[in-house]
Amino acid sequence: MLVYNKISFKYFFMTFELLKTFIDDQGWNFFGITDFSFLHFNLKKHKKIFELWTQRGFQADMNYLEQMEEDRFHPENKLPNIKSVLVLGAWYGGNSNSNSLVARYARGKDYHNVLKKKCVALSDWLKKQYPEAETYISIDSGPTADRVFAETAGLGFFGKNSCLIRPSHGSYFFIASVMTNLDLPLISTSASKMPICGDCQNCLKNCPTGALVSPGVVDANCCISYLTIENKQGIPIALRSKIGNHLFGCDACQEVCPFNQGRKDKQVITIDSLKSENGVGESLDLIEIFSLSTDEDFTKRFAGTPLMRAKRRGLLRNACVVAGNSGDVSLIPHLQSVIDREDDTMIKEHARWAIEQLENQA
Ligand code: B12
Ligand code: SF4
Ligand code: SF4
Repeated sequence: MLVYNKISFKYFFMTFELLKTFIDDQGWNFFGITDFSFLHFNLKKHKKIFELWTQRGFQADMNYLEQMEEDRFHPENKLPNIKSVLVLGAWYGGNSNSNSLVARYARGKDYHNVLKKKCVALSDWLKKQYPEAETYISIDSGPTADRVFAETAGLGFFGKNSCLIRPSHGSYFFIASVMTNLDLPLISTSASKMPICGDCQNCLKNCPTGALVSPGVVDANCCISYLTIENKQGIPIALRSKIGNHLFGCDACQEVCPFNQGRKDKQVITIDSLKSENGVGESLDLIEIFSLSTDEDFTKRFAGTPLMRAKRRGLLRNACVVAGNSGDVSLIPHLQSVIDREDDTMIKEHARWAIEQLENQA
């Protein structure tokens, strides 16, 4: 249920209904607005959580997180007159096959580009309504703690899998923020109405690598999402068999979440570019990946999709691990041609490992 915590009459009467219409027409599934003082308070608490997380080394090699720490927890560094933040949610889940090689978030076009364009249009619209408006936009790679912003704006609650969960929709949604110096009317979902995980432990029990070290805490060093997307090194041998068929990203801790089941009425992708059919889709052919012998081939195949993040080197590495876990001996000659063709010792080593696995299983 929506509640209005505070109303700035000027902006409420002139803007709110128009703003909501504009946002709905853009295809966002839901949004909330928080004021800066409330956000500032929440960010202070989460900065401590973040510091404990990095002290334990759970950020792995994502050094950029610490480099951006001051800005992530102090949005006033980016927009000194910040008064409110519009936090927007875009659902990407789909109801199809869950046992796919590509994580759900990555099946459509690259959400950074898609959602950024929408935020820019929204920001331009605000400036047209109010010439004094200033804005700052952030989506994922920007210097913001997105889940904290979204929780503060009432978009959902933190699950034990660390994802932000919206009870009516589940957790398969992206978060984008538009900060502004405007004193927008505050809307959020009443915190007291938010359910929580309760006794459920499905995600903790079903993480293939044990990366959920305690409720809400992910150790990226062994998280498949990190290992197959952000990680630039080899994948530790002890973790390779646990990666199974996760070629790019991982949804295991979300697939088992009761909040992601059975809300087909709400779970609708309303932004076309995020649909599977407009991106790489659910699955990819390993043989095709092995055949991408140059960075140009790779870019031609994956430009405009989230898979670009892993680069050719990372995707080839992942494909070797998935092949090694597949039991499909017909992949051996393709792995051999990777070894013969590539100079990179990391890729060669992964391909050799895969062949060894397949030969042992044969
Ligand atoms: C770094 C990062 C990763 C890393 C680390 C993940 C992680 N859990 O931190 C890796 C590469 C592993 C990753 C994976 C994924 N990511 Co990511 N990632 C980020 C990024 C850039 C920063 C996250 C961060 O600040 N982590 C720091 C830790 C400390 O925070 P946290 O794990 O989120 O934990 C929060 C809660 O659990 C809670 N908490 C934790 N411990 C405790 C303890 C107490 C006492 C309390 C009260 C609370 C609490 O507070 C924490 C926030 O302060 C954000 C974008 C952004 N700019 O914020 C996207 C983001 C979190 N990722 C996103 C997505 C979609 C994913 C994947 C689903 C992709 C995939 N399918 O492979 C997986 C999900 C894995 C998972 N279970 O988290 C979305 C999440 C949307 C949502 N609904 O939650 C985001 C918000 C991007 C976006 N803008 O849409 N990601
Ligand atoms: S994304 Fe996969 S590996 Fe990472 S915490 Fe969730 S289930 Fe575990
Ligand atoms: S699987 Fe269960 S414990 Fe994990 S986030 Fe979902 S409801 Fe919470």
